[in-house]
Amino acid sequence: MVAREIRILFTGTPGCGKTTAVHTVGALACQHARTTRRRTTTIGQDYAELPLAGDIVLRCYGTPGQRRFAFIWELLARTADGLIILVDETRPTPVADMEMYLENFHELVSAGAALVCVVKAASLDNTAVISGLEERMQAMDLKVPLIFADTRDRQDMLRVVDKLLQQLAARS
Ligand SMILES: Nc1nc2c(ncn2[C@@H]2O[C@H](COP(=O)(O)OP(=O)(O)OP(=O)(O)O)[C@@H](O)[C@H]2O)c(=O)[nH]1
Ligand SMILES: [Mg+2]
Repeated sequence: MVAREIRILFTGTPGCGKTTAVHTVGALACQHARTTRRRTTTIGQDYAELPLAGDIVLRCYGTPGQRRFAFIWELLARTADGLIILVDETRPTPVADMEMYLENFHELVSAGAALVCVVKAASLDNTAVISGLEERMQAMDLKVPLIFADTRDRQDMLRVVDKLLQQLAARS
């Protein structure tokens, strides 16, 4: 019997890597994982689960990226424990993208349940994007951890999930 579950959401702009992130986290559990993955844009939602120590199951959901599916974001947010906002650095306005998702999920964000994860690094020097994102968070009076990762990389995603779990544990 499952004693406890932790539900985390991956969100972000279309094509930022939500499906990939969920799949990579699911792949951490290898044969134990149940994942769904689509090669095209996501219409419903992505899902993967990862068994953690102590009979805890980590349930990971990817939101559909397009705004017309905002009602699904709301449904998922209602039962989520944590949120990972994927910010695609190659888009023209990553700072505005981050701000939009911080606002869309403001309840989880203000509860300290969110992490911003910058993906698709455009260059080796990320100083400009980091300071842009940090300045905007300061202006919004938010302290949300910022982390860089490649959603295709298992070690990176392990680091991201671990950071969010630490943050959730520190809150309770
Ligand atoms: N360079 C790089 N490419 C990535 C990364 N994550 C995903 N990709 C690639 O980006 C493309 C889109 O990834 P998806 O996971 O389908 O993105 P999505 O956010 O689920 O897209 P929608 O469902 O359309 O919103 C794929 O070709 C991935 O291989 C990353 O961290 N870095
Ligand atoms: Mg997708």
